[in-house]
Amino acid sequence: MPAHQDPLAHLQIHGYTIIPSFLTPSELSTLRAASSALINLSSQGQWPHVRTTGKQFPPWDPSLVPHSAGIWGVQHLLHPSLPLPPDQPSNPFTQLYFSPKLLALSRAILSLPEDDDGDDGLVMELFNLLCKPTDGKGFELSWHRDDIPREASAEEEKERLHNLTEAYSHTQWNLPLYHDSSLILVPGSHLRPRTDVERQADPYEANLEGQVVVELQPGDLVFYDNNILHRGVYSGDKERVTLHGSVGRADGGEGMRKRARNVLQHGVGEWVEQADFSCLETKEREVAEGMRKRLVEMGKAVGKGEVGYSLVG
Ligand SMILES: O=C(O)CCC(=O)C(=O)O
Repeated sequence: MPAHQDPLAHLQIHGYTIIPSFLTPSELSTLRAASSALINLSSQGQWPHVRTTGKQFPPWDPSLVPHSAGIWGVQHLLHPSLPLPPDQPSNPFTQLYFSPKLLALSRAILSLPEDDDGDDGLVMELFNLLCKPTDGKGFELSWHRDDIPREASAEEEKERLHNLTEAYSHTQWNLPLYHDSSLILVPGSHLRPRTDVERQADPYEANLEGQVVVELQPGDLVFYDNNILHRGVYSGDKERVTLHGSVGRADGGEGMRKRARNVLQHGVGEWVEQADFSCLETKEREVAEGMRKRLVEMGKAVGKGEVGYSLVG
């Protein structure tokens, strides 16, 4: 069965699942225009929430841009002060993130039924953008799992990895606006500790046994388990604008504290209560408000100042 007909089953087995042609041509063109303006401003140092070249994990130092570093990502696409083109009256990133078609897929992956009153347990999480390094140089991320450090023992890995008997507490996606082959992963590695070969491999190993380059056309969508063994390889001269988001489930249970760290380490807590959802239709706005409310509650449950970082470097 093609992946897009049963995205959850495909994700569970392989650790990723591709939904082809998710965006319409018109959505693609609107998002390209807004992203291009945002990347231009950010690479000139006019938007401080950026991922700077040469550093893989947060925190990033925006004062390095543009003189000592380029950017390979823009953070916080739902931020209330996000700079948008003047001819763009509503935030197309907000409209995409909370779009019924994206949330319906997320609910399917999180095993959440759709609730008529819109209060269905989804949690707002991260929404960022990954781009061609603006210093014009190639840049590579090392092999990693997003929320399990490389020093973890096999036992620790087993404890933290996805358990097929439980529903996912969150899911992550990439949505490229141009052809994308930057994401490389090892299918199935979300279910098992690293092999000896994987443990001993160079962190930047170019050809890890079993690796797959995730090849995506503009407007395709890929959901992946963020603890799958993966890396990113960015060329300095190939266009890349890939939207990168995640969404969670409120009853994440025991994993909630760890998940809160993964989400809040990016600084979302500082502006989430001011995010503006007025560009959404009534029903979508209610869903968005519910998702925001649950993120705020998650932050309160963890407590300010205790978030820390999942990975360093
Ligand atoms: O570039 C990508 O698609 C992967 C990004 C990634 O691995 C990360 O942000 O941790």
